[in-house]
Amino acid sequence: MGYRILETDDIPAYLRERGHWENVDDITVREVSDGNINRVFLASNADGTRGLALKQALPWVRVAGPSWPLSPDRADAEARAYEQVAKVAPDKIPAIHGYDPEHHALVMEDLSDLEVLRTALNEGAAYGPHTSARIGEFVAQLSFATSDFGMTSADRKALLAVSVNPELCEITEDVVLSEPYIEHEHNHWLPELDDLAAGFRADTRLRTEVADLRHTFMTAAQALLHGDLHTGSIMVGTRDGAPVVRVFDPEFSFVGPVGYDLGLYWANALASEERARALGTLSDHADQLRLSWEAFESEFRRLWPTRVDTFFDDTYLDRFLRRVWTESLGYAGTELVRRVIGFAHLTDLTTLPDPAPASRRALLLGRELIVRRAELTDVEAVRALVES
Ligand code: SR1
Ligand code: MG
Repeated sequence: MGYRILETDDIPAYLRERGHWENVDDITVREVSDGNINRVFLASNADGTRGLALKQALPWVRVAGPSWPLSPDRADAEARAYEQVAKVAPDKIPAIHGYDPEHHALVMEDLSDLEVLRTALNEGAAYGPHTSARIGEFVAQLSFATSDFGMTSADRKALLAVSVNPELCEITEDVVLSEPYIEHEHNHWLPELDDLAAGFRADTRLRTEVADLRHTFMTAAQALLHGDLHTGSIMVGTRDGAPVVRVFDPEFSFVGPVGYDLGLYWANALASEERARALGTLSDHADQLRLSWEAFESEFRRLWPTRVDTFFDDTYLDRFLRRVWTESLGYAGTELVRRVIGFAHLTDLTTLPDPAPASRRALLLGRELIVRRAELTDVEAVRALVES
């Protein structure tokens, strides 16, 4: 029959046909689409004992509509990424019940007992001691396993071949890694930031550093990434009294620089910190870069003795991790900049009573992280910059 866009009323029959739901007399479906690109539905039964989530890729960017076409094949990348993560970090993603490549639809665990991390933070929650540690481990586990340290050279080449994700990579190359530094219709900003937006477009030093990060993004095939690891791609909560952290939405996944995943998380953590600073509600926000980096580094070092190619020695590990650190800072800077003067702004900042001062701080911090990343050699140096 071919691809068709699923509407809320189609979901019960669809789930039954695909073998996910038997009794369609006992099902309620609601659309909960929230991200920029796709549609998401939740199905549940009357007594609340069953629940499923269905995510479908549309042939365009959801928030833009048909004027921004985008192949629904991106859902294939998401399904492939979940398959890889399930091998090494199954406790950090939703359970996947099935992928339908014809309709580009993924059926998975309903996580609605958890909360999107960004939403929780915006409502005043603290991160707690587990969230950033789990994210650091997640990046280490996925990146080690899918790097030339964790896979044979032949397996890696096969992974590279099946993991290309050209349309979604191009979105990042555009909206994150070039458009904010040129005139582009996607860009917008608060009028109070006119001077900085114009200054960034004229800033040749900044532009060259962003070009360097952009080229690394395009060429450094270090490991499979999530590709869009912001606080809206993470759910948090508790189950049976234990903290739960789940990463979702890996449709931007591709084999790229490990620092892109860490950098995106750091930028969003720093934006949440700016929000809390503006509201006078700072709690543990300032610890998150350190906690995620320490968890990443310690998990990566824990896995290192299992590497398949011992020509990579311990000294090389130190060099590799240093490179990841520096690039993560640079990508954090680019994410901060685009979220303030480019496409897809952050509610962390836009919903502040007066978003301008915090947005200005975030923008200036982003620039410093990009241009001074090589001299920011440890967490303390970054903290000093953030607090300056
Ligand atoms: C057109 S997509 C805009 C942004 O939404 C996604 O979540 C990614 O961050 C992308 O850059
Ligand atoms: Mg997303």
